[in-house]
Amino acid sequence: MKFLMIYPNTTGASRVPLGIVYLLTILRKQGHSVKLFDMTFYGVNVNNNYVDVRSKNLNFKGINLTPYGVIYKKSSFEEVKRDLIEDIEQFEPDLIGVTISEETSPTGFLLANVIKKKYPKTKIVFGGVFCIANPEGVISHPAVDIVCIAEGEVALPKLLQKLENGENITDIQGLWIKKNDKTIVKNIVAPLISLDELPFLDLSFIDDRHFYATIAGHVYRMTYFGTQRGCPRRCAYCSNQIFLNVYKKNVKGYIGRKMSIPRVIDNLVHLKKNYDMNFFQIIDDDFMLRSLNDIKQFSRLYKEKVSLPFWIQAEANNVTEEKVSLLKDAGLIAVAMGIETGNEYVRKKVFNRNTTKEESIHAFRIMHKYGIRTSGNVIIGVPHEGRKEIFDTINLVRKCQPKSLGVNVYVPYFGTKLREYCIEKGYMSKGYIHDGRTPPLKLVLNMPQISAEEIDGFVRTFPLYADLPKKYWQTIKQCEVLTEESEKIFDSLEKIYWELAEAKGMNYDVPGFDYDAFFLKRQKELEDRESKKTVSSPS
Ligand code: B12
Ligand code: SF4
Repeated sequence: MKFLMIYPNTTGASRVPLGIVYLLTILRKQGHSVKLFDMTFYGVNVNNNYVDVRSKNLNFKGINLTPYGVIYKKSSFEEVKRDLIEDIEQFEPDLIGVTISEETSPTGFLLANVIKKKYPKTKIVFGGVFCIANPEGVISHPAVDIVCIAEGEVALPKLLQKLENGENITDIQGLWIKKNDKTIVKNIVAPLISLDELPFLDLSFIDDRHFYATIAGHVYRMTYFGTQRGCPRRCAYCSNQIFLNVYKKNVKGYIGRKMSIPRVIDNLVHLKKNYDMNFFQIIDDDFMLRSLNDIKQFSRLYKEKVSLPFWIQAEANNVTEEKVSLLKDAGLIAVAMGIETGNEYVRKKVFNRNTTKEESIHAFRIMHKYGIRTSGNVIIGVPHEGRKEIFDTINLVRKCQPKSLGVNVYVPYFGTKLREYCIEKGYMSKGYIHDGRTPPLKLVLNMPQISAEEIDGFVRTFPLYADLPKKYWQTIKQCEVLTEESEKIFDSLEKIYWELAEAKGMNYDVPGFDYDAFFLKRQKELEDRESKKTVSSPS
């Protein structure tokens, strides 16, 4: 069978979309012909690209990736549609898949409409986190025939196999199917697979611009890799609860699984060897959920067999000095940790988070002691949070001292408890869907205690409040409101901000890594590719 997967990524966020790569890898291994239509580098949303917006708001210092070949085309949506239709004409898929998060769902539906109009008989299957959060909403869309309500590694191959054999598809676990009479068959989720059964990733589907990114002030060639699925916590704003709920509700099971450490290492060796990676980002929600024994084994084998710098995400309340020292020894250079809020009421009652302020401060201290480069994330623009509560968060960040800071404005994602609360309180409409084509970092909620303009002001100034000495606070306050005068003040504060950042060590060099050689090698690759294109192009 021929299967086309569409990735309607409008956010400009690069990196490897692991979920669909697993699906494509499995289908290819089973003998199907597969193709990926990836919107990422069309740059249709180039003015609202969240990477640029964050860099402008001092969340990190943007490095120009153009010399590494990372160029966005700045295309119109019409061009995307034209190319998609061209691909369909040439490839003639038997089935089309679309992967969606909430932010990419409006574009996913638009493309599905385009396809259905031209090829009404071609079946379209949707999957991804928004389908797990809102299966009713997705299946009710006229262009959608099938929805994958959970992980897809069992359900999608089964669907293709049954279509190939001309068999009934309405009983496939993990799928909701719209029948010809428009009634919907709602199957329960498919059994969970062990992560050790997953094949090695086939990254040949992936545009290699996804591999170049900046970590701690340097560019590397990297990929994400997940060693665990699921997080046992239920933070009220996070989509993790929908993953927990779907398995609890459907099969009374728990989604949390870990890949065995030897298998993790084999995977990473495969990626290093076959795709020439020189960095890894381990995308587990909390790598520190691993036991001390796991981390001992990982660190020993990683150092011996992989031996590349790497990055992890961690939750502060699982961070221990022993784990950090082992990981440092293995090559850990950077970590991202959620700080989220410094206000106790918001932490417990609004966010349902267990990690305390003290645990956050302690975890950052340990990371810094071992020379690990930290980034911290906070969320502002939430119920029960006014200026005072935002300053509680600023004060906690001042104590944690992350080397870089991600300031996020709360987005009420479908299927989360906090969204339900916001609807109940009348802060937002029931049907709201967060469209990734709208400008990022804008307040969605309409709340009595803080306005959208005030949140804009904090998005602009939060890193300044968090990093500069308190004597600057009065001056920073003037920058909360955007005027010609305040822009000038902002520019001068920005200079001080980056000087201080430089002084406290924003950038981490990996000892022994030859950055110049890496850059030249990439240049050569790009030149070779260009000359091949020129040679093979018709005269
Ligand atoms: C890595 C990651 C990214 C990467 C890659 C994204 C991607 N599409 O894979 C990047 C950096 C690009 C990214 C960007 C963003 N992300 Co992100 N990201 C993650 C993270 C940490 C892991 C994703 C992952 O690899 N999961 C493991 C794989 C196996 O699962 P999966 O992707 O869901 O895929 C499985 C199923 O969904 C299904 N499936 C998926 N697609 C399809 C398609 C078909 C046809 C079928 C049948 C099945 C199917 O099968 C897959 C295999 O089992 C998750 C958190 C998490 N734990 O999931 C957040 C998460 C997905 N991201 C989130 C957000 C908010 C964003 C951004 C909006 C951030 C921003 N402000 O810009 C952007 C959106 C960009 C986008 N393209 O959607 C939210 C999504 C919220 C929501 N309800 O939509 C999550 C859930 C974080 C959270 N805890 O709230 N992200
Ligand atoms: S710890 Fe992180 S991944 Fe887990 S529920 Fe909370 S925010 Fe989500």
